[in-house]
Amino acid sequence: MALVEPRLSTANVPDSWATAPLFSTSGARRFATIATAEGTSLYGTGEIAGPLLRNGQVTEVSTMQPFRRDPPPGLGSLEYDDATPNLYQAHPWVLGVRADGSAFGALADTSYRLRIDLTAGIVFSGEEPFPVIVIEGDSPQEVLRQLGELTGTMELPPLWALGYQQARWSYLPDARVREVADEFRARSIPCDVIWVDIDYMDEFRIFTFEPEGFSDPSGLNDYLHGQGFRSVWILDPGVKVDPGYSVYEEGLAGEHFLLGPDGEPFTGGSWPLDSHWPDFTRPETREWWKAYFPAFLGNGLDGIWIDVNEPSLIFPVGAQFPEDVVHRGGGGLPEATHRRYRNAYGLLMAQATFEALREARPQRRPFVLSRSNFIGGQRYAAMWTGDNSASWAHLYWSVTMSLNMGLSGQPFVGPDIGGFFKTPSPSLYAHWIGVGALFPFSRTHTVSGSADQEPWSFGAEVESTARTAIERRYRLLPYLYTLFHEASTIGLPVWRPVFFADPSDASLRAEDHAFLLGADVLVEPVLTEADPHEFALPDGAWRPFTLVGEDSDSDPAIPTLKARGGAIIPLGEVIQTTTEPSLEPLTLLVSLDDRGQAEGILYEDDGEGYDYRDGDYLLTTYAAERIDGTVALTIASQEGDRQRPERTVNVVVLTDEGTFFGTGSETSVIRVPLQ
Ligand code: NBV
Repeated sequence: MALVEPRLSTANVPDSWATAPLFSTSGARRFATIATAEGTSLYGTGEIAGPLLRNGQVTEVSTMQPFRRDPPPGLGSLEYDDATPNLYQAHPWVLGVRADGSAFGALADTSYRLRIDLTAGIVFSGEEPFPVIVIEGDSPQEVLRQLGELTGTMELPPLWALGYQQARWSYLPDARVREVADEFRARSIPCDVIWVDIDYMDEFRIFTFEPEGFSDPSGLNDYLHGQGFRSVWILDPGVKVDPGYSVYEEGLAGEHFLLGPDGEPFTGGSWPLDSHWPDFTRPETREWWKAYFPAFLGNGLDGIWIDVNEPSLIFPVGAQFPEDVVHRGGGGLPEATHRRYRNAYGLLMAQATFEALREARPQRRPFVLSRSNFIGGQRYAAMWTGDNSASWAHLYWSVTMSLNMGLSGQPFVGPDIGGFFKTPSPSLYAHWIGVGALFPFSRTHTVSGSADQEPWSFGAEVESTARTAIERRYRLLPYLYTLFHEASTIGLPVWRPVFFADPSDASLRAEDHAFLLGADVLVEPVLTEADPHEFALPDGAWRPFTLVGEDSDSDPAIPTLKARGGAIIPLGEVIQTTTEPSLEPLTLLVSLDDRGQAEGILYEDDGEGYDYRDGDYLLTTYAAERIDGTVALTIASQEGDRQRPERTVNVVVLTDEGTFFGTGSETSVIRVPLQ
């Protein structure tokens, strides 16, 4: 029954997934209805602006056509908001949490356009029949683990992709890319990645470089690498119709383009104006696409950013991708029109691109960022929340959207920090980077022609806030990397709603300003300009802690962080880039529970490559226990063959009586006197 993804098949469904034969037909639409008991909270439904809690909302699962509005708008009217029923990604999925904290998930197994109506229970409706897979679990965590088994989990990313990243449309020419990189180092603001947007291309022909502004991409990348940066370069799916251009000629010769109903390659307006689109449903076309990468990546590119792959027509404004465009399929995918494959186009492009990176460089982990994707697409690409805007509402939605993406199976998510359209006020940028440095994917980006939007562009005060925010991210990297390891193995999101701390506590269900980083760090950001939000917080001991310094961490634009009682949180040093060593010394932040105990894990490996799959990693469980006036910290267990580095371990113990410090080597017991 798999329509697009063999992994979404209802065959081989374990007993715990009940397939619900709930279709009924009314007019031209098919409905599947799932009644929900009183007190059930609904989440998920993918990428959508608005509150975290989705009860009462209607979502269209249909990748948007961002340039669709009529009459032709100025850039401003391209913004989305909480009235926009669909964005760039498609996740026909709802997570339900019952009053008692038990949970279920419902997945409509279809790539056709679908409506999810949550005004009374769950009603999926579409134009074609579709199966529904229902997952049962004792907790929302358990349901997400099973969703990960069903659709696949993300792969462990390279460590550098967890660093802070800087983009704009476009840093141009290459000298400007160098300047921005230099500025980060001169100002000691940590940064791992600089992004290169569409203007590097020669008249927007993909896989080419503009001969004047980007005449030496290898030289540019050597320069960046020399300073500990990586670079990510954009690729659009539209291939310029241009006799003599090799990608166009080879695409035509190999019949790699989507067809119009007349059997001729479909022509539409993208950045290079008249363009054809690769038919990623065809295995031969995916191979053809991959074949461009060894040479392209050979210029020293580290990651690939795929854009406008909903797919979007850009010219003329308002044009729609026609529904009768033909995707020929193959290798298990049937030939069908755009109506069937539109929602899956981004995923198929992401899959081809991810595999292209892996095949071209088997020793490196691919990093792909995709604007469009489909349920299960976390296997191939991270995502950002598209063309948002510099407003306080968008700052809030960037948090709720990232949380719901995590609840829809995609852990690797973040917004354009500061907003894409318009210019943020200094205060808005300060608050956005304050929380933005904590997103799973953390990148500032802005539209073409806008004012500068780097961490130093808003004056000395905001620069200092941004430096603190980003330094905090780098201190948290060992913990974050451990969370990504968890996401890659069991499918749990990196960012989690506060109700994950106690799914049976009804008072937490709508909290969507505060959130959890993993299970152990509670984040309380300021997402409003006025009218402070009152957080609904979980019971138990959650103890505030600082990472950079009492004064810096208490900047009002910087979210308060609290450690769960019973947790041990691994922290690194402030470094400027992940090419520098971070764990000398390793800091273990211990927050004791009411029995005087705590436990936590640290995942470590090379940060790159696949040796970890052959055992070259260390997964350490640390335990701490209060015995009379001392806390003893030990290694409770460990996994993996990687050599444990000789290093100093600083232990910081948070208790109700105060904070206490100790130091030692982790190969013996470290004792911290509580006085
Ligand atoms: O490549 C240019 C932009 C890019 O900066 C942005 O992040 C994408 O969401 N891209 C869209 C195409 C143009 C949009 C107006």
